[in-house]
Amino acid sequence: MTVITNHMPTAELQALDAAHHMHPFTANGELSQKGARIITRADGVHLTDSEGHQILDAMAGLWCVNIGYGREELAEVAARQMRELPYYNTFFQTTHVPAIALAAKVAELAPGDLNNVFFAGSGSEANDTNIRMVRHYWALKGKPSKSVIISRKNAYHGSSVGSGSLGGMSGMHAQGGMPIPDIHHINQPNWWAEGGDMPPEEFGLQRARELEEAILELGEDRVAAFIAEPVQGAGGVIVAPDSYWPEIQRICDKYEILLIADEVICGFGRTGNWFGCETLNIRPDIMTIAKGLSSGYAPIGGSIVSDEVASVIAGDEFNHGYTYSGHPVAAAVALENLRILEEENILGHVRDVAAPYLKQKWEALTDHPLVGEAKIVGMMGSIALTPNKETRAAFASDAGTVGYICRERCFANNLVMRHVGDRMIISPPLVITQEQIDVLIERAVNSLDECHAELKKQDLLHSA
Ligand code: PXG
Repeated sequence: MTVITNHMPTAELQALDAAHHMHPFTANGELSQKGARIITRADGVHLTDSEGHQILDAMAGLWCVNIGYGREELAEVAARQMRELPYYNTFFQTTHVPAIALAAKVAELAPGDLNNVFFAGSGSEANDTNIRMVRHYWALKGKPSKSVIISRKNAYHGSSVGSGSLGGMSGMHAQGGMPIPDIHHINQPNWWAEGGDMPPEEFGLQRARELEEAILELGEDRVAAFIAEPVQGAGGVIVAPDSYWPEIQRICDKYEILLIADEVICGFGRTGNWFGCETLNIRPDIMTIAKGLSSGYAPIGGSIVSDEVASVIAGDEFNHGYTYSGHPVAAAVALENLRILEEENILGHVRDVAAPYLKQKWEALTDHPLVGEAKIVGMMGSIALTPNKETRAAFASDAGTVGYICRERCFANNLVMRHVGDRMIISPPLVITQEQIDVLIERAVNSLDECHAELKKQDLLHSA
């Protein structure tokens, strides 16, 4: 058997990767030609690749490594838990200490009467749980026709058949027979791209009222729930105008629609509070969690459920669960992650130091000729690249062409900053320091400059 170590030559590792490893959300044929970048180690906010480059990870992995890389405490807790009880399930009238302790801690942190946790292995699984739970809830309340879940275009809620259907990514729906029935999508509150001549606040209200229109059109007796990310992450860090969420809350309350807040990215400090709902003043009935729950050190997700919904679900056997629901090692790691977030006052660092500093630097990027708007909430930010700031024009090239050029420049400059279409996005570890933010911004500006030069060279600076 070949022993694969970090020390094999990069080209050999890339060849093996190309031969056997199917990457998610990737044109694997194209990647095989190019070769994937091989990440070998990480510490704090930095990744190291197989060529020894130090890369500033301004995406915290995939929006998840909130406490930063390399925390020994989590490794120790995982090893200890593996020795003591590596696995047991929570199905047939059994439970275990890590699941009990984590559920209690999450309930303590969650706002209002969100006191009940159903564990899953990921955000996708948790949203699949939510689909079944809200439909079952209404069935148990004698209203089985309330089965439609309203979501938004360009939302991301996961990649399983259920959660991918909830999401509003047209590229995903085009493959593999999605969406499943009884999912309805309304428009997103993306003022920059879709607001036209309307002032942002008016546009926010209009987009929120699409929820009311959808409920009236479908019939109140058909609608089970509305699901949304407090701030759309994978869709491009889309921050709704201030008018949006209060109106959404009013509509959910008025029509007795359950509100599911997908906190997979926003949860556990990303917006400066434990949950994005607190930052945006939303009162959900269910929250989806994953990612920052364990800072990505172990795969775990879940649904935090209100007392009302949980008490109804408790009235019957809920025929649903995963082998790894509440996995003891993942739960122990998550609990240790929450201890670190709390005891080291990492949310305080975000609120008082990192987020205000980053906001000031990030918003100044609009001085760059390519940058139209800069949006930021806590430690998640986006910039819209445009050939014309006044008209908020899109580029004439296919969406994503320019964003990809910019991303390639960032990667070459040892900065992980992603692109979604022609928006650039960041979501750095919450522990990032002011000095590291300076480096992030410096590399981002250099990359934007290089991108700008490249667009001139390729004659791509035209409006659609
Ligand atoms: N909800 C939200 C809001 C997410 O961002 C999920 C659910 C699904 O979680 P899992 O753990 O099943 O992946 C996510 C995941 C990207 C990207 O390209 C974003 C996610 C996953 C993969 C890629 O930004 N978010």
